[in-house]
Amino acid sequence: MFSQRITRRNFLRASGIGAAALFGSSFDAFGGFRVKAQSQPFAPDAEVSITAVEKTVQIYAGAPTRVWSYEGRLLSGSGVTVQAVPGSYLGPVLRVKSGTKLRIQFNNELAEKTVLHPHGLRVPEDCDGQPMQSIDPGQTKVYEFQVIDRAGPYWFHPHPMMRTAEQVVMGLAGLFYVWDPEEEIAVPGASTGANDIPLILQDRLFDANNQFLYQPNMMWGYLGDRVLVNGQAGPSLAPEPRAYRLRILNGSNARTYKLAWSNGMPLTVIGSDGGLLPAPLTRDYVMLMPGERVDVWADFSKLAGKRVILRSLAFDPGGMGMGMMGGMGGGGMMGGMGMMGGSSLANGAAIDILKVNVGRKATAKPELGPFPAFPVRYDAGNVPNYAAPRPFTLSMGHMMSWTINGRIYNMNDMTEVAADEIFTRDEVLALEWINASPIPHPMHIHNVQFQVLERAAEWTPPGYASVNQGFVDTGWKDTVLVWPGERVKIALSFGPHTGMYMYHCHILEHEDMTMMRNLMVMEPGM
Ligand SMILES: [Cu+2]
Repeated sequence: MFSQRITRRNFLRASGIGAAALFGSSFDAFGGFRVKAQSQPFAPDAEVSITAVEKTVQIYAGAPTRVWSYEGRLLSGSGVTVQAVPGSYLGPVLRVKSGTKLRIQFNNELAEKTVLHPHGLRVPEDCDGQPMQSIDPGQTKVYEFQVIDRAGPYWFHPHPMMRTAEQVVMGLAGLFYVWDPEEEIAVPGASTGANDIPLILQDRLFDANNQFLYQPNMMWGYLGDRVLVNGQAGPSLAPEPRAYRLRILNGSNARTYKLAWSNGMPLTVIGSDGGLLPAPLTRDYVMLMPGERVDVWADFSKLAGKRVILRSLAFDPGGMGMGMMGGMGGGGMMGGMGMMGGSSLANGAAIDILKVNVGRKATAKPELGPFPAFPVRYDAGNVPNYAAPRPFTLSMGHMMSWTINGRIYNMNDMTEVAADEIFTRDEVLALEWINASPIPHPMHIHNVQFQVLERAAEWTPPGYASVNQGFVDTGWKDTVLVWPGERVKIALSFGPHTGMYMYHCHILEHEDMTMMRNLMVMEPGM
């Protein structure tokens, strides 16, 4: 079975159904900016296969649940390990040493189009996994890129046109942990995962037969009534009384979490989307929107034999002036489909996420080391347009159409780019997200990690004080939470990869409802 599949993939590749053949002509619509030169043959350090498959798993007693899953295998080479998340039907953890040249054979064994997007990584345009790069059932897309990003908790998920949200609900998501020697010094075990506990938070609705129900709410997106951790219901951990690195991904479609410990101990935050912070910081709670990651250094050494619970505390999620809980399904009368069998667990409701039953004996005592300095810290002194950032305003139009600068994704011209969506490689630029809509949005930009310069509330929605001490803005980010009324100023510099990429809201229903746009990174002087 395995060897047959490899044979078929090799055949597909030999037939020219590779990354370059499937995609690579999108520039032509812009007057032929640049067609990627196929100069040097790519010599990978390692080759991995990731296959999207359908299978059944036991989540609850009774009927097994039909899921879609990424199955990963290391085919050859070094610099990468492929580790299963214990007990999870979700994708594997690819643990990759920074600098590794990677070939990924992505196989679609589902009955519909899909594509894999490496979230947070800077990769060549043809490896970005955009909707136009989707492949049909039975096809293989080959990704070839060098991992140039710093150590960090990246991940991968589908990105096909208008089908991302439901494919993620079915189970397509995996982790892509990049490590480097500096990170191993700061956080022992980074290279092997010895102290890592990945926690992928996803809320789901089930029908009476234990099958996923996909019933999104027009305003808020898809909200489940149970929160699974790594695909498991009623999850618990039994760690030793010592420190661990909890690597938390909000892999939910739409739900925001306000993470805190039940015993009131603060969270020690060591990393965000793009890796380690300049220094650990403490928070009584951390706000985490879909697509965002946070690394927490959790020291259970004083809790031997005790139980503590990782919770999402109650908060006011915004909305149309409905206050705490936002009404039924987090959407109330604005909920549209949400009224018809949607979630009874509102966005902003209190949830127990993970029970932690601490053991009595520790066999290790890992401690944090010195954190690596950032190569650059953006501020008023090195961001030329610091005082006049390029604005991107988020609004809600008629019938819950979510817009960015008044625009939506142009389905009739999937290569459309507006003037303010064109960037120059290596240029340092400030942008500003302005949330003029009633609910928060996590704004994600492909092909870059950025820094938050400033976060200011221009007008304050009710309940802002219930969330505004939980933002983690000191590190590198690829997805940033923008609360209603906020202006969040960020700085970025695209490079080395040029070409067409995307930016969008990471509430997956908003993305699928076209709160998404192209951006173009140009060579300087063009
Ligand atoms: Cu949104």
